[in-house]
Amino acid sequence: MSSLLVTGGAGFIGSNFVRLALAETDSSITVLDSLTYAGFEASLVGLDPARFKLVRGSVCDHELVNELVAAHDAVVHFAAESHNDNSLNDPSPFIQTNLVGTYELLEAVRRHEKRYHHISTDEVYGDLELDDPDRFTEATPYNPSSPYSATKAGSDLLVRAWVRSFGVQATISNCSNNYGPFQHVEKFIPRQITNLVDGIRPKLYGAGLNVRDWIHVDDHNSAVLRILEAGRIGETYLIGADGELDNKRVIEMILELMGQPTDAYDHVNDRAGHDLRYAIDSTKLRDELGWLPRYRNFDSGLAATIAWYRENEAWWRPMKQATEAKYAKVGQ
Ligand code: NAD
Ligand code: TDX
Repeated sequence: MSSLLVTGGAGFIGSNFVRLALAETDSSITVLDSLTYAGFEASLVGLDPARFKLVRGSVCDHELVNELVAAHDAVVHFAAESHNDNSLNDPSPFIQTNLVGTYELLEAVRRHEKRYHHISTDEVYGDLELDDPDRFTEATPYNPSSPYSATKAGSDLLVRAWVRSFGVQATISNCSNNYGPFQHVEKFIPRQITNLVDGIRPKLYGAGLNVRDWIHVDDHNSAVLRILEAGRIGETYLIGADGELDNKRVIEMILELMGQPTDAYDHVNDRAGHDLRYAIDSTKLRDELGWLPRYRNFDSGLAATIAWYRENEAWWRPMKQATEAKYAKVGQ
């Protein structure tokens, strides 16, 4: 049985990863998470204590990271400051967690000769024109736009340098926009669903023509498990499920599924430097590792996500008011 150290495992994608990995492998898991505003013990309730434990601490804590990395077979690094809008208001925690935290982990896996998988984003590639026939591939040059995506790009480059210079046994994955249960209500889809539950009109940035490439969080995580199992050391894999939709269309779908007129939303201030379009070509992952997404129908994945937020108000209610107050200050 292998032991995994999962950083950021109390966040959205990390907590879903922990549940999937416990169900589909025989690994034991330790989560290292500093429980920032985006991390919740409540996202990890009911897991088998014989195979799972949570350690509260930062990936920037040199001693703690050293000790935990030494005690596990492999590291899966999800921990990050993850929200673009926050990075525009205050980039400083992004520099610390995304760059310094990744550096600490890389030095520890180098010291103890452990396997490392780095979770990253398609945003490192910048954005595409709406009519560009090409999508992002592993060969697309890095061109990040926001403080968030610049720190993620920097962390990916650190991983590549540690592989080449020190022979660290690492892989990287860059995934498109995730949706599903346990996502913070600051993010686009859960914000609109919980707004509608509260009788608030959904908020669309600018004209809403920006395109995101949606993937269910379990499809992201099944790809990560597959890369851990069979990915080639030193390689990068793009993860995507061919789910391109513009934001306006997504808001209309949410309104429709929640029984409201499809034009009952507000246009609000646009995001500074707002990336126009992301789109992933995941051919390498599919051809090399035989991975395929299981959630092929965005409509039904979205309906299930709406049902989850309706049924789990106790999980999101404590964060809702503060999140909306923050947006109100900047006219969003
Ligand atoms: P999230 O904000 O929901 O969760 C981040 C978690 O990291 C939280 O539990 C938080 O407490 C923890 N954390 C933050 N700083 C920490 C620190 N210094 N030490 C330890 N823990 C810390 O984020 P998410 O959406 O689950 O994203 C997880 C990863 O996936 C990130 O690396 C992100 O860049 C990447 N990613 C996200 C998406 C997406 O659509 N959300 C898409 C592609 C890649
Ligand atoms: O209220 C909103 N209205 C709106 O129109 C919010 C919160 C967002 N938007 C727009 C901005 C984006 O075009 O919706 C789109 C999605 O926004 P976010 O949920 O903030 O995601 P995005 O900025 O695309 O980044 C996400 O995907 C890539 C994750 O937050 C990142 O962590 C990941 O790297």
